[in-house]
Amino acid sequence: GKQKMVKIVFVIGGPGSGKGTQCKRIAQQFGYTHLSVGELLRQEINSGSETGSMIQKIMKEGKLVPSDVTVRLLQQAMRGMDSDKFLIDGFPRNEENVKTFENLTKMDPEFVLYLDCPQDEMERRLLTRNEGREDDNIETIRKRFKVFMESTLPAVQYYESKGKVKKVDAGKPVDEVFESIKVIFSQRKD
Ligand code: UP5
Ligand code: MG
Repeated sequence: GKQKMVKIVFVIGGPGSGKGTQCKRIAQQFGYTHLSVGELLRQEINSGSETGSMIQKIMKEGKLVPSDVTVRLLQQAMRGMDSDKFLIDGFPRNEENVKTFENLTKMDPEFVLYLDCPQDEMERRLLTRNEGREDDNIETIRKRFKVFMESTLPAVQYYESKGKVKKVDAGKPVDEVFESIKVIFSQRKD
């Protein structure tokens, strides 16, 4: 059959850098389908499955869910959407995620949008978010920051070495961050 040409953009940034906030806007303005891997994992927890309870424990510790689990959920979600442009929010989180995604999907991102934000600003945002997330307490937040620096930044560096990273200053107000992002997405042609 005909191979559907699917485009993907990864959106990476620390906890509270504004991935969800900005992805919503990008999706609206540029016609992407927004998939938050954190949301997919929270849906799996809410489904009450055994995998869900395994995920819940890991998330509460601020650790990373095994790659085969995340990539499977992500693949399922992509297959279920009739779209050819995906914004993948909050993935990949480490180099193992990258390898697993490459092996299982045989796809490569168009580019990686990196939301670069100072940690004290991210901490302030998360502590005032009030969405009832089980991982939004200072103890888990600090663990999430540590995982981001130790595991996720190396994955960003991997894409940097391939010339695929577009970095924006995400410490500014929401509208200003989106202005910088718009420049990047406006330069892309379909
Ligand atoms: N806000 C946003 N932008 C702002 C701005 N410019 N100025 C002022 N305020 C701003 O924003 C956070 C808060 O800040 C909101 O209140 C917002 O209004 C405000 P948000 O857009 O929600 O930030 P985001 O980067 O999406 O923060 P989030 O907490 O979702 O990031 P995480 O990366 O921590 O969470 P995620 O859901 O992606 O992952 C959760 C957990 O799932 C991980 O810790 C891990 O355990 C697990 N996980 C995996 O194991 N593997 C994966 O691949 C993905 C997740
Ligand atoms: Mg988010």
